[in-house]
Parts: sequence; C-alpha cells; structure tokens
Amino acid sequence: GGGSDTASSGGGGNDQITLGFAQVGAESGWRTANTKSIQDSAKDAGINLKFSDAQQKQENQIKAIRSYIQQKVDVIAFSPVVESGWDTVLKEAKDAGIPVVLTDRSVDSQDTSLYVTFLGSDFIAEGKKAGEWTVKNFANASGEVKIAQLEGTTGSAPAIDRAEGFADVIKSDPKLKIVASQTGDFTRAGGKQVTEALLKSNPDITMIYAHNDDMALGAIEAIEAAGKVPGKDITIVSVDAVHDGMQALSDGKINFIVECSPLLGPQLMDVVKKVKAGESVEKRIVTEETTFTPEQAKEALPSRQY
Ligand code: GYE
Repeated sequence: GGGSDTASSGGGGNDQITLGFAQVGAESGWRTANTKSIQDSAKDAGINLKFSDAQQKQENQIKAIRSYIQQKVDVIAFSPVVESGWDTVLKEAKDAGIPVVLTDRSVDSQDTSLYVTFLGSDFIAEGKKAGEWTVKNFANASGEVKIAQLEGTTGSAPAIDRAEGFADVIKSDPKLKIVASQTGDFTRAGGKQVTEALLKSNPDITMIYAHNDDMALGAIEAIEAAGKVPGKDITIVSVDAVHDGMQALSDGKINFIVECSPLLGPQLMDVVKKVKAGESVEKRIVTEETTFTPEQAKEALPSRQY
C-alpha cells in the first residue's frame, strides 16, 4: 500500500504490509487498552498501521473503511460498533480484493465470505459466567433477587450476547428477576446516569449486572451519592477486568468480574501477516479468559497489563 509510513520499523521496501484499522471509539478502559495493544503490536510487527476512531458511530466506521479501500491498503481490520448493516461496505472491500478481519466484535452478515476471520471473545460465555456466579451467590437467598442490567451499546455484539448468556443461566432459578434493563453505552457517564434514575424507580434493587467495568464504576458513583454501599447494599457484577474495575473489586465495591481481554494486537498482526502471505486462517479465533473474585483481584492486580 501507499501513504505515509507512520508506524514503520524495519521492513521498508515494497513488502511492508499496510493495515487499515477502524476502531469503535474510546468509550471505555477496555477500548483504550485495545487501541494501545493494536498500535504497539503493529509497530513491533513492522506493519504500517492506518488507524481511525469512529466515536461509536457506524457511519464513521463505514467512511473509514471506504477510505481504506480507496487507499488500497493490504488488509482492513475493524471492530464493528453494531452487528447489523455491514454487507454493502464489506462487498465493496471484497470486490476491491482487500481481505477484512473482524476483531473484538462480530457482524450478523449471512455471507461469511465477506470476512476472513473473527478474532475475539465469546461474549455469550462471558454472560453465562456472570450468570453462574449470580446463581451460586444467591442460592440461599430468601425472596426475590431484583437485578438491574446495565446494557452495553444497543445492537453491539457484546451487549446482545452478554444479555443472552446471563438470561440463559439465571432462568434456572425463578427468584432471580431482571427488573430493569437499560443501556449505558459502555461508558462510565452512562452507567452513572442510568443508575441514578434506577435508584429512584427501583430503590430496593438487590444487584446490578453491568456489561462492562466502566458502567459498573459509574454505578458505584451513583450508589455512593445515594448514601448506599456498593458491593454490600447492592451486589455488583461486571465484565472486562480492566485496572480500575479490578481495583474496585479488590476494594469490595464490585463483587465479581468476568474477564474480557483487550490485548488482541499480537494475534491480529499474526493473522494479517498470514492473510497477506496467502496462508489460510481459522474462521473463528477465540480469546482465552478467566474470572475474578475480590481475593483473586488483589493477587492479580500488580501484574495486570491493562
Ligand atoms: O467489554 C467494553 C467496550 O467490545 C468487548 O467494548 C468490547 C467491549 C468491552 O466498550 O468495555
């Protein structure tokens, strides 16, 4: 590809790979860590990275992808903000002969020939892990357990799948009830705002299930402002295990976190090199992840990379 070599190290010549990456935005600690992982590992791999931030808007991502097609980059990778509505632009890339790699989030396109692979977490499994902890934690509770769900970005794969996996598991215990469910758009401000309203409409809430740490951190602010104790008066479970979430977990303000790793950069660069070399790659590459209790968070915090 042409253009300026902003991230070149070694390689040089005409064999250097140019990768166009259309990022979702900078909505969360997870996303910041993900962006850094991609930029650092492109540099390490000697890949020329063209990077754009769509500010959580699909139209901006589509524009960025079209500009990468125009610039004739070697490979396009992106993390689709929502699942639907990608077929047209993916066909344009295909017609231009540019392979597309989905990272982190997937699309709902029926035609899977529109992308080479999807590299990222199993969000349904993450929702299930949150549900399993919930079932165990409230096994001996008497009466209804009122759960409020802070959803991620509406229409995004992680919001859809984390809700589905969780609901699937908690239905085994009829006393576990989701009494409110609203989007906080994966941001701290969103989590805070939704929780403020929630504490007025449902003051007797037992637990909050947040689709990411940032929304849980916003919820903590709202709960404390209302004179309640997060992690005690209201149980909190979230997903990601970013540094600030892990700190809140080890402080007892969050009760359980399901890990979702943002460190996808090295694997992405491997895939990009293989695709460019004409080698075949797996159609689905799943990230390995664990879960954390407060004790485990204390132990893991010093060596966490994000
Ligand atoms: O959980 C959230 C971020 O797509 C897995 O997006 C990602 C999610 C992550 O905003 O914090």
